[in-house]
Amino acid sequence: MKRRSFISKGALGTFSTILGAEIVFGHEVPLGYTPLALQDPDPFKLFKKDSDMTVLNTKPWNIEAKAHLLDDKITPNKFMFIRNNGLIPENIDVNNWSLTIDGESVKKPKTYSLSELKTKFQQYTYQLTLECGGNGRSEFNPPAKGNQWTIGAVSCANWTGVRLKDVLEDVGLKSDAVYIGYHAADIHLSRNPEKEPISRGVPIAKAQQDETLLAFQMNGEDIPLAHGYPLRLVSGGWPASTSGKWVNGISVRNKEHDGAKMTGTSYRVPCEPVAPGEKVADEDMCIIESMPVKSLITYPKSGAMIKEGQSLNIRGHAWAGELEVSKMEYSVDFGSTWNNCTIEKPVNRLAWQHFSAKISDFPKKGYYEVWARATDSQGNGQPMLLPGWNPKGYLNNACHRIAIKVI
Ligand SMILES: Nc1nc2c(c(=O)[nH]1)N[C@H]1C(S)=C(S)[C@@H](COP(=O)(O)O)O[C@H]1N2
Ligand SMILES: [Mo]
Repeated sequence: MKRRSFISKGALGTFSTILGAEIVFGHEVPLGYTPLALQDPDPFKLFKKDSDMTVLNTKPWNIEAKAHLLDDKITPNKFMFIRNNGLIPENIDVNNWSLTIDGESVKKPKTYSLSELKTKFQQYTYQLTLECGGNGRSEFNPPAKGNQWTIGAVSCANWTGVRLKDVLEDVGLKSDAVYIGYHAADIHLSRNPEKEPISRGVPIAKAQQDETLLAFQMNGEDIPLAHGYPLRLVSGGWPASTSGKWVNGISVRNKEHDGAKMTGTSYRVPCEPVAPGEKVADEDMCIIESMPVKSLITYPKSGAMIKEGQSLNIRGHAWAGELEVSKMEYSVDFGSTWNNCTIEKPVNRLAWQHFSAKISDFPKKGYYEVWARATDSQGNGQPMLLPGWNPKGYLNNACHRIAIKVI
């Protein structure tokens, strides 16, 4: 009799995780066969996302929130955007997951198992804002290629893990370390195992901040598969592309990391402002570091109606990369005059801040827009309609606006 070959235990485990149930006769699943429930997957069920989320792309998965879905102070999984550059890893075996720290600038490479990481180092929890560098891309003109994110590629969840700096110290660094780059288990769209979908990083100073974590929990539970289970680098306040999911390696570099999507024009903007549509040479593009100041009105939903004479309570979040938001304002007259909102302090550095206001200045029945504008601790405010154009459509931090009808 011809021997049948079966899918590996690791792949089975991943299937079960995605399905949320044990595949009882899993050991009988033939090699290369995908269970029916996963063949034409419903992304909302698959990733446990709210059905109001917007799917921008299925291969790879890219899913965003709408402003009113982001009303929670701590973003739950169901409202968290997904940005994948490749395919979700298929062979996750948590029991054999390891993280290797290597690169020119380690004294000696070292490998840790997941349980070693969890037991050897102190654990910390921070609420960290992760925004895709391309959030808001859809509004640029001339348009930029890539996912046409509107406003929903941002989240602020609680991440629990160990400090990358503690792990790096345990490994031992050479004095010429300037950058780190992550390596991960996701699969390149071409399925070429030699190619990484993405391998980005941050300067060593950012890697050594207290809040830069190797995280294994999100909101008090195992990280959901789509968000990097079982181990993720989290580097809040910077383009979320620096927060590697499914991380199994960190290279400590003696030069700027040159992994996939670090070079060329990826995650870079012109070092000096350019005119819309202008061609920019690669060497005139600079790597995006701290994200710019931004805010989102999460309540009410755009299109809300109130009765004449009533006041309107608005609320939302504001964030400013490495900085704090020091002022939050709203306008009901298309940015002609501004009034202050109340803005809370962040729960920790790099967490978004909550704002609210009671608006009683609608003079009569009619159509209004509420615009919100945050200003960071260095006095940088959000542009009202659009920031400077850039070829790849990054960093659109324009004021968020909602429509209101007074009836
Ligand atoms: N391994 C890996 N890490 C990754 C990515 C990826 O495709 N593969 N995408 C990056 C990008 S571009 C973003 S915006 C964030 C998205 O994180 P989320 O899907 O958990 O919201 O993950 C980053 N980390
Ligand atoms: Mo991103």
